[in-house]
Parts: sequence; C-alpha cells; structure tokens
Amino acid sequence: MSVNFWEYQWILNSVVCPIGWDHYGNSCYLFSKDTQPWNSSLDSCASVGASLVAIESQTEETFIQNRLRHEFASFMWWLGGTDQFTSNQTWYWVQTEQKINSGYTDWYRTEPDRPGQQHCLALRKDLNYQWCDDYCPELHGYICEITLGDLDLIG
Ligand SMILES: [Ca+2]
Ligand SMILES: [Ca+2]
Repeated sequence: MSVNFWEYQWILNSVVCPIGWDHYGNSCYLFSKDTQPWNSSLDSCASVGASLVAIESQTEETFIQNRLRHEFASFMWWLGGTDQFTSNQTWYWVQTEQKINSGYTDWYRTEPDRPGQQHCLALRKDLNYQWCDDYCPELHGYICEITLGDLDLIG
C-alpha cells in the first residue's frame, strides 16, 4: 500500500492519543485518578472506548512501572487480568481473551497466593510493582489501554 503526503499527515494526526493519555509503543494509556473495584474499573475503561490494560511484554511493563514509580500515589493498580469468569482458575486478559500464563508474565515470587479467593490481577507497590492476585471488590487505581491498531483510521 502507498499513501500520498496528505494521507500520511492524516494518519500521523490519528496516532495522537486522547488528551490526558500517555502514548507508548502502539498504545495509549490512562492512569486513573480514582480508585474502584476491578469490575467497575473495567466498565470505566470501556466507557471511554478502552480496556483494562493487558501487559504483554517486558518493555510495556517497564514503561508502566516507571510511570507508577515516578508520578502516582496509589498503592495498588488493577490490570485487565482475571480468573473470576473461568471455572478452572485460568487467568486471561479481558482485552485479548488470551491466557495470561501462556504469554509474558511477571508474577511476584509468592503470587498468586489465594487461588479460588483472589480473582483479579494487580500491580502492588511493595511487591516492586510486580503482579499479584487480589480480591476483586478492593478499591485500587486502574490503567486503561487503547491499542492504536484498533482505531479505525479510515473513519
Ligand atoms: Ca498492552
Ligand atoms: Ca495475592
């Protein structure tokens, strides 16, 4: 496919994230200013056309960890992973429906530590922002992600 100059400019403009969102790689990210239960966090992200974040590489996680370490106060942050809708405690990303443990993972060495009780995935400050399972009704910050490949560039 070839694009002319004007089409190219138009595509570039389309790759700008919404105001208040961070651009990294092929995604836009929103770090919440409020805290909510996991299910409400998922709804909040969906209401702005996003999903709770799926962390699928070391580089993506490093970006997120650096943002959390330097600029945000919440102790824990919801990610878009859960096993609450599966009967066999299989963790998956709601954004992609991919099984979490068959891709990139960064569970803290003692996590998940409450299988069958803690059904939602979070980053926790005192676990060096590595992954843990937690009780879904807990109030935490949350991170929304829009993957730019999902945006309809044709309009
Ligand atoms: Ca992602
Ligand atoms: Ca846990």
